[in-house]
Amino acid sequence: MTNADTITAISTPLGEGGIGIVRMSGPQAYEIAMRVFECSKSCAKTFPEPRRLYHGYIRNREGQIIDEVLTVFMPAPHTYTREDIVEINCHSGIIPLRMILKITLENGARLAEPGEFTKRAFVNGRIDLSQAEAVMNIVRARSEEAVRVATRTMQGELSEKVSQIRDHIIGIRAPLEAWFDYPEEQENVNLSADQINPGLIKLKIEVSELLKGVERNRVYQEGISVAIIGKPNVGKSSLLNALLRQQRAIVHEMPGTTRDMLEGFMSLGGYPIRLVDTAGIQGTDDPVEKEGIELSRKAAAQARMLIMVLDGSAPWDKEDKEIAMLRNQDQGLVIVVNKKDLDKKISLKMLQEIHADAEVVETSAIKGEGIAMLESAVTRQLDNLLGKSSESPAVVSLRHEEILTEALSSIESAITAFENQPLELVSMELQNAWYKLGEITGETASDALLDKIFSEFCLGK
Ligand SMILES: Nc1nc2c(ncn2[C@@H]2O[C@H](COP(=O)(O)OP(=O)(O)O)[C@@H](O)[C@H]2O)c(=O)[nH]1
Ligand SMILES: [Mg+2]
Repeated sequence: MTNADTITAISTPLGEGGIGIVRMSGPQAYEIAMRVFECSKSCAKTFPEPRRLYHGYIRNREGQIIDEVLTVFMPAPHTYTREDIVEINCHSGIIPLRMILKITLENGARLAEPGEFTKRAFVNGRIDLSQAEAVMNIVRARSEEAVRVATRTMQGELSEKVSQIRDHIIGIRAPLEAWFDYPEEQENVNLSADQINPGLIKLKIEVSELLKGVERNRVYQEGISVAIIGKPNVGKSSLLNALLRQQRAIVHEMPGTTRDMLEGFMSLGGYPIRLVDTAGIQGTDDPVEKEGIELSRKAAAQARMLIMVLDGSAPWDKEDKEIAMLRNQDQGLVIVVNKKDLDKKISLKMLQEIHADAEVVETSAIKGEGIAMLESAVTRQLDNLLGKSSESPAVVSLRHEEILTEALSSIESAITAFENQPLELVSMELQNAWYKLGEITGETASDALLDKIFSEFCLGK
């Protein structure tokens, strides 16, 4: 399938920089480029050899030189879109880029829609939908690990796994369908539990495995929120600053300085972390302070992990206990005993009874001591929380997660149906799962779904 029109777009960020690229894709890309690009004499001998960078000039309709550029011609089908592509590398400034874009438009190209180059790669069969989405995930990645995961998807790991599962579904459905379609052959078709059940169970495991990688990979993509909680004045804001290595939070001796929540981003062990510093969690009559405390409770409730800070130079008290109770069991927890530069008065006996699984780290936020230990403790907790060694294909998006969840539920229904309901239902549930899974690779995705996915891409991609 080929597109009759030629699209053009500025494919680099609009702004001042070393190089900006205007890219065209489609049947007229060459022709348009030949009209607007004038190759400099020194390289005219080989011009226009494919995949060779040519020095030259872009001229406007009046024949004036707009910019000095390097242009490359890439013939179909071995290109990003599988169509003819021309890229014009010009000086990156908003005006030259726009002027060159305008010239390509005046010569018959059409402005590309967001994601249209990648959409053409999909429509022309070079990549499937999950690979196209992975391209966007690479562009938007917030951590190196996110890039790693998305690259694996782009190379087709997820598609391959999903295709295998869909083939297994067809394999299980085949005898069922034979049984419905050829009643006279029914005695020759083996539909015993021994024959069908193992396949169904295996299918369930395969889809569940894919789902397991979801949270971990989503964290790599979107980050994870870690809240620093504790009484006023224990050193939460000082710790936030020490971790972020900047003066983000206001530190003050007066209890209750941090009235609103403050947050900062950092990366530990490859995890992008949103670190939230909360106001002290303690009974108070000050209305502004109180509002801050409500926010804190909420932040603690929304965080995937808590850093609970105690003042080591003061005894453990009932407020500390109240704070200790804010943790829910599936949240990760690191306990920080701060102010270790002062005499130690705290006992952790009670706290460790409540949260035996938490790691304890001693720090001095003002002296910057114990911060590296705190960082490793947080990383270890996140590893435990998210299952470190998952090498299953990367399921990166909420869309994939929804599809897999639905497919899993159809497979589970098929298992139940096989035990006590008509076989038609088993086959129908399996068909649902097969169809749903096809939306990951795009084979069964509707045009509306495709439009929606590609419209979220950036311009020029
Ligand atoms: N001696 C000592 N004082 C600290 C330490 N960390 C913070 N402080 C002091 O404790 C006070 C409260 O700190 P802050 O970070 O605002 O606490 P928050 O209310 O929990 O955010 C400030 O005067 C800090 O200088 C520490 O490790 N040792
Ligand atoms: Mg504070």
